[in-house]
Amino acid sequence: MVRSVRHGDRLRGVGGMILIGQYDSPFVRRVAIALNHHGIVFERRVLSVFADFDEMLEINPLGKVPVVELDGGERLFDSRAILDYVDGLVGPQARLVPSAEPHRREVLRVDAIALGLAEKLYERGIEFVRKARGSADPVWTERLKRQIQSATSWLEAQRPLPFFCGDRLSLADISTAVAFTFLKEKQSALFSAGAYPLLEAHCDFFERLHPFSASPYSAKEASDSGWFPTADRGP
Ligand SMILES: N[C@@H](CCC(=O)N[C@@H](CS)C(=O)NCC(=O)O)C(=O)O
Repeated sequence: MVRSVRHGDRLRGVGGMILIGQYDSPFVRRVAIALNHHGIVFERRVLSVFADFDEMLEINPLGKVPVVELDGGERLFDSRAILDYVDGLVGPQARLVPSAEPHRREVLRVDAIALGLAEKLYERGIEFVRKARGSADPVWTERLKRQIQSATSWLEAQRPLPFFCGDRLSLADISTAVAFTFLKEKQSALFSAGAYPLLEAHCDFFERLHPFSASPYSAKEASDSGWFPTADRGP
């Protein structure tokens, strides 16, 4: 049984974990940042869902990341399931999704929009980079653009100063900061400096903190798996 005893910067009693995925993925990064925040030591296997698709299908029946492999080989799929497990390892005060209402639903409300924003950004990238060149669907990409702008404006309107909920870090902050970095790095055509000042400040603040900077966005891992920087300009 896993003990949830915090000791210094390390969570004791948690065996070695392996996080599978790249740091150009906001879903992989949010897991890494949560593990760093809790002081849970992990190894990472840098596998691409594109370049290493065959291997990924052996690891996860969907071929997706993130995957976390626990000591002994058991695997967890999907950042939501992984983060739920990780929150269960730590004491109630340290949870990134608090157990008590109304804080729980406040964090989950923001997290749902931030995670959904990351998913829409990812989908838009697929249109331009992973489909045959010139075959992006203009109606669909316009819809994605509106969803991205609407979700980003909604997050800005929540006024994170710097935290979204209460006075401490929660999953809402992690998911929003990584999604905003993903927007700037991979969909820069949809980003203009100064348009979302509170989100920019929020992102800058958190990306400098150790749990984030220890697992930074990786442009190299993106390009190694076929991403190209002008991809988001569209047709
Ligand atoms: N809801 C999932 C989303 C994960 C996801 O979409 N990951 C992307 C990489 S950034 C992926 O695995 N894509 C491959 C695919 O969908 O086939 C989560 O939170 O883990």
